[in-house]
Amino acid sequence: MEQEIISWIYEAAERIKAGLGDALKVDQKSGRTDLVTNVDKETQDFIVSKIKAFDPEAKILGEENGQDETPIDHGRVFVIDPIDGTLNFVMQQENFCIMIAVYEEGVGQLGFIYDVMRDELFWGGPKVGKVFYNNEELSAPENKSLNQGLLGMNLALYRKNIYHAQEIGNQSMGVRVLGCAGLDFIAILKGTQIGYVSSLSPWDYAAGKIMMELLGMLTCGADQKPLSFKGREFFIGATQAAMQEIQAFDEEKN
Ligand code: 2AM
Ligand code: CA
Repeated sequence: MEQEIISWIYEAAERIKAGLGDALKVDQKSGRTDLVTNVDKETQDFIVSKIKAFDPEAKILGEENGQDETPIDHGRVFVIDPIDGTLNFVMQQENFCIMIAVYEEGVGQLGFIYDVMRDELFWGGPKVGKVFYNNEELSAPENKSLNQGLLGMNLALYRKNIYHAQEIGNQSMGVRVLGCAGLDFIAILKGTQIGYVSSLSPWDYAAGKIMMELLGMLTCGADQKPLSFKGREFFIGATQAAMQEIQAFDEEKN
């Protein structure tokens, strides 16, 4: 299954790159900076058509085209973000990813994050027992604490100091705001960030969660609860050491 998914991702990426010079049809979702383009929708449709041909029984949880409320607990569910970082895609034509995850009976089996313009594919999970960077097996990043590394953050959380985001960020070596959840997960998998604190939807974290956990790192939602896979929610993903410290801010101040 993993080889098929990789081939769909590469094909989807070729289609996205081939269309980069064309006029984009950009629509607003919740506001001026929350965008969706024809490419997001067409890419999701393309991936869904490949999935349906491969496994007609599979269910889809995807950001676009009204497929955003499928529960992940039963059967095989493909979780898709056709373009993660749509605002980067529109404004920069780089720094965006394609993300796919496979859950079976609610258990994450495979995750894929592809940085389209850098041609960097991160993929793996329990189904293959490993995580790969292109063809190279990744080893677990060092278990660094908060003050030893860079922390990815959602800017609104930091600016409004929600969930002690400013105190948490200030204890790290520095906060990074990339505008694309997939790139934060890639940085964590590479070991160049110790974590990511954000507000995410299931398709933003589904693939990254699987790969982080396989490499011994942790993820959780608000109040230290497991992620719900229902709607947008507070998200922490971090090394074990940094997770303990981030969660301690919550306990201390409440
Ligand atoms: P997206 O481009 O696929 O929506 C930083 O903006 C990160 O948060 C990106 O990965 C972006 O993914 C995600 N994001 C932006 N707006 C969001 C929203 N309204 N709900 C969930 N995730 C969002
Ligand atoms: Ca998206």
